[in-house]
Amino acid sequence: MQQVSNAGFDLWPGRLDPAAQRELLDAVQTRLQAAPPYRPLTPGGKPMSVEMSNFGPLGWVTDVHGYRYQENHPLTGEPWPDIPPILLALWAEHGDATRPPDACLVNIYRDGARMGLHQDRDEADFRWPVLSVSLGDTAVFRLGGVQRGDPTRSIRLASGDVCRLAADRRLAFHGIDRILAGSSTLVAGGGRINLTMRCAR
Ligand code: MD3
Ligand code: FE
Repeated sequence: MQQVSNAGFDLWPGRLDPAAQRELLDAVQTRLQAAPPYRPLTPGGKPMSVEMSNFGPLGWVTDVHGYRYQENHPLTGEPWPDIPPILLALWAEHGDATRPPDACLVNIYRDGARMGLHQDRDEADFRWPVLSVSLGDTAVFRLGGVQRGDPTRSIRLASGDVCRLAADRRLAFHGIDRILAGSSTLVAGGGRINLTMRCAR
């Protein structure tokens, strides 16, 4: 298996083959019927361009009250669906073998959606890694350093790619500049789904 590593950033290109991508997408879509994706509001009150949902005991949410992890879907009030076993197996292999994640954020990028440069810092302990799995259209991902002004580089995340952010990169600034529409046929109607597993508590 190919692995690309750089100071806390590890990428496994094509970690999931097309059959495994399809199997994971089916598991994701089944759960999204119970926990429908929605466009969250930023604390400033603007709708994000990315649609979101979550799996696992805790889910990351944002609204006018700020960012937080919570146990229930903000629209249905229901607990989030379980994390698909395929994702838990990837976490045990590439994330951390000593504990499972307690949160999996689902980001859905349709036409023109993007995510500005940010840090992930709503988790209790940054010693745990974050593991990301990409499905569907390729993303142009931007990865910087721990200071907003640090140099950044552009990395493509394609369907089936898995990446881990740990150690020095756990608090790195990062974002999604754009999605390359039409680069994959996996997701019906086009678009990209990113799944990030985290330890929130
Ligand atoms: C670098 N998601 O959900 S995944 C996010 O593709 C997020 O949807 C992007 O940024 C996406 O917060 C990027 C890769 C990723 C995930 C978590 C990170 C990169 C990261 C945490 C720290 C540093
Ligand atoms: Fe992030």
